[in-house]
Amino acid sequence: MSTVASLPFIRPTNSFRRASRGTSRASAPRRASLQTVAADKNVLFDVPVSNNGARCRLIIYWKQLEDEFAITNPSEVGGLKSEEYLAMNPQGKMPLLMTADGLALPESEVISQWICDEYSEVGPELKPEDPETRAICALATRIHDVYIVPIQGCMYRGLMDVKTRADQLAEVAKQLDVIEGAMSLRDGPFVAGREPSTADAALFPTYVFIEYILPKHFGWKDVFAGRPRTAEWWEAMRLDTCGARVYGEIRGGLESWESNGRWQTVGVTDAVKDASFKWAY
Ligand SMILES: N[C@@H](CCC(=O)N[C@@H](CS)C(=O)NCC(=O)O)C(=O)O
Repeated sequence: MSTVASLPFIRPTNSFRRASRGTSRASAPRRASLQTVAADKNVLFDVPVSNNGARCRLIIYWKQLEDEFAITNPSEVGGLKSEEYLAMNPQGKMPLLMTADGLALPESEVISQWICDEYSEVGPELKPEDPETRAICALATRIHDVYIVPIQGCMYRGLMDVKTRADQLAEVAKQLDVIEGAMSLRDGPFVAGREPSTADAALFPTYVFIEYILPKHFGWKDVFAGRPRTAEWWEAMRLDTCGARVYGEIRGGLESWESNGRWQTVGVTDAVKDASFKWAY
């Protein structure tokens, strides 16, 4: 059995450390940079196009907590792979939350749950009371996190052979059906029913990617065709004020990728010309 010590990427003495946010722990090495970012606030490291980060932003918007959070580009502390950032999150990924108390908390779902727990008295609860409904939300979130997020790069990343891209795209198509099934366990329009929850925040930003990229670059006619429950949910999320805000933030990022020729550069445009693979579902 492996131990923590035998895993080279885990540095228990160094990672997720509490940072000094006040004067009493002035020796902490990141103090100067983080204080430049924001004093006495929770700091969310993120960029607008990030779907995982948008999950946390949507929770912040729904709960009207913007005064409590500074949303900051990781470049402010040297970027995702800088020594300073890696000391807070050894995965070198965003989002990352540095709480006002100095706990470095990565992983978007963990951050979302922390916000809901820490600010349970503020705004909508976003966590269904009923155990079965809560489990359905957790299920939809987990399917998304485990089976879609790790392969979402097939829609827009480079350094990928054509077969891997096609196989992963087929898997995305399958998982959209699995999520349709999970959503169908409750009447809508949201995943949990009539009120939004953390599950909607988890899924929606990724569907903004899917709805934009798959028709435009992979020839899909309609990503919601044959998925009526997901279609109903998508409409409700688009009509929601905070949903619309996050949609605009992510779309802005995707459109600037478009104008920079991203899908040509990463090889998607050439890959889909290979008719020996299936691209549109
Ligand atoms: N499981 C992580 C995934 C985080 C993730 O993959 N973030 C992307 C942006 S959405 C990222 O940081 N990519 C940059 C990289 O991997 O270098 C979470 O839910 O927070």
